[in-house]
Amino acid sequence: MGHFKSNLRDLEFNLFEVFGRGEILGTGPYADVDEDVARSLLNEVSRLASGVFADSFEEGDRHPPVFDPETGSVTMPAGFKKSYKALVDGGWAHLDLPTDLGGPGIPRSLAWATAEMTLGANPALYMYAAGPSFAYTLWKVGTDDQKRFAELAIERNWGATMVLTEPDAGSDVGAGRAKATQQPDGTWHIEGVKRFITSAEHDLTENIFHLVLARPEGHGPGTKGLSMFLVPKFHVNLENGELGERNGVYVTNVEKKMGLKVSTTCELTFGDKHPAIGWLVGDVHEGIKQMFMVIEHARMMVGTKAIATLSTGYLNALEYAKARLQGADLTQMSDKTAPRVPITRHPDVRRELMLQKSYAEGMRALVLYTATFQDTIQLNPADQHAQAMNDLLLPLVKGVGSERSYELLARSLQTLGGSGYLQEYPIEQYIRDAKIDSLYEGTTAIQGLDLFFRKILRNQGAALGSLLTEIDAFASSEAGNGRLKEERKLLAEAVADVKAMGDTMAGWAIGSLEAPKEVYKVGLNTTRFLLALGDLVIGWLLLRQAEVALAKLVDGEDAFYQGKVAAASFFATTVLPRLAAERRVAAATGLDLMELPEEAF
Ligand code: ST9
Ligand code: FAD
Repeated sequence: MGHFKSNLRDLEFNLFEVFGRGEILGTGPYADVDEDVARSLLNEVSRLASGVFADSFEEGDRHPPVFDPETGSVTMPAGFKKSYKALVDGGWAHLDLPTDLGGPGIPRSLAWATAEMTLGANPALYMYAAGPSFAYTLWKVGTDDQKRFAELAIERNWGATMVLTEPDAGSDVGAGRAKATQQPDGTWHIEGVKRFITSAEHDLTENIFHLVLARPEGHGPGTKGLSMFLVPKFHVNLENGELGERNGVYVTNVEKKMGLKVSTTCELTFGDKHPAIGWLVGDVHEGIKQMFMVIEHARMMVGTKAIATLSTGYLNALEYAKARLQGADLTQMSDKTAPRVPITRHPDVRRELMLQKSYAEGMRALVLYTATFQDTIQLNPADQHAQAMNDLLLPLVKGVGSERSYELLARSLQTLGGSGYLQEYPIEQYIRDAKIDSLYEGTTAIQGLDLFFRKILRNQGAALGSLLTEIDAFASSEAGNGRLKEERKLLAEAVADVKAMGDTMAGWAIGSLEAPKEVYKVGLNTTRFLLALGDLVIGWLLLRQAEVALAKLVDGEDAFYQGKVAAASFFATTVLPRLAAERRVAAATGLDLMELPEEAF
């Protein structure tokens, strides 16, 4: 058996029983994909993810890609190539594409549900295979020639990268110094060094195209002065699709890192050996806006990756716990002859397992709930409400998903005792591979700032207000027919706590117009607020699931539905009450920490 354990039943439960995706499938742009087709698609990806996709997971960690500094080339491990081939040959790299570009034309919710399984089985596989999806973004914003390039990239499954980061420009992308100089023929020469670029070199595809942020000469400072350029590794004859000369963009180093070792993290040098020729994307200087079209997908991807890893971590821990006999039942602790029991009988292990289960399943629901707004946008791009909700939820998927998954994966490891620390089990690798999720695509701090300043203040609280109203309405409904009464009461209190935190922070933000330092109080609480709102939404989604499950339980016992009710109840009674303490801590925020001299740290 491979390391990856998919939770297909829960994915289907979310899609079809909770979020009603059956209603949009089989109609309109999804006419060819009805619920049956969707289920068989999910089944097939689950099978591949548990098999050939997962097969090279360990090998990629123990025998990572080999970089040759002489040629700037990278050799990928043989087993990983096999997994990659299975993914690409099966057409799975085209899953995100619309029918007119040769894709199956599926809703985003279904795309993310399948992505979860690939990302849980072998995350780097998904990233290396993202070229066609990148090309789709290029196709949407590109010139006619760039559209043609994108079509070739899709047809040939070329690799792709997003190139923002530089040694002095990480979170602060606007500090980037890479330079672009226009040539008489209309192309651009790119110069500079980018670092930490994922998938910038490998031998999986015949070509790689880079979407690069660089500053044209004379352009202003900050992110708004950056433009986006298409810089292919090999030049392409757009008429016949043949590859031409090598472009002047080379990988000059591949980092050695804590985890996710099979994913190459590269230093990328432009224009050092010979000119690195680029094309201005869409012939417009709107680099950061265009790059955020990619970033939004990548942030969703990173959150989904983290959550997928927690889910398989939890399921591995559960399997181990069921089989591991150790100690006597607590009620017989003084009887030294009492039979040894599986550790699932110990209250502390049960508590830990249920915490893992509730977060893993609650955050899966968060991903798919967010994806339902992406479905709406796909069906009606002008839907402002869906846009605002997706914007609001993305930092939760990415920020909360990565932080909680990393934290809880440590609990999954703990469930295995000392065995969890060994490479014989996958969890130590899961932890190392998942740490990156709270760092790239904007650290957690950046997600907290994005959530509060851009998604809440700038939106004048409209999306947040609508979400909180919906949660409140659920809390005061009859959902669960009396069975969830106590939990709904706790949910109502949690809404009030989160709302009070948000109001307090908004008050400081407004106050900072008069007294600038007040904004520090906001900054001291943005991550707290991100996690608190995350817990609230997770708690609510778990209770929505419990409501559905309770209705099904009327037809008879079913352990899956029982588990749903139990997870929701556990989360409501043991996690949500903590939000009252977070509210209290936030309300008591002062400026002492900001006034403390650095030497005192
Ligand atoms: C990285 C990659 O880390 C890691 C893994 C790669 C794996 C690749 C595989 C991916 C697979 C999936 C790809 C699929 C592709 C397509 C699929 C299609 C189906 N939302 O606030 P301001 C914009 S990469 C939207 O003043 P500052 C907006 O245009 C490195 N837009 O910012 C705005 O203008 P306006 C990742 C946003 O103070 C403008 O930016 N690095 C958003 O100048 C300026 O905004 C990072 O993520 C948003 N949330 O700069 C950097 N925010 O206001 C993290 C901003 O007029 N740092 N814009 O609308 C940040 O995000 C900073 O906050 C900052 C600050 C750079 C934006
Ligand atoms: P810094 O920005 O220096 O941050 C250091 C610390 O300070 C963090 O804790 C951060 O949260 C905090 N901090 C910084 N600014 C603020 C602020 N304003 N408020 C509060 N706290 C703040 N980049 C690409 O362009 N393309 C890629 O494909 C890519 N892949 C990557 C793969 C890996 C394995 C890694 C490690 C990185 C990758 N990156 C990529 C870069 C990644 O996006 C950055 O590392 C990330 O954005 C953080 O930047 P930094 O490392 O410079 O940290």
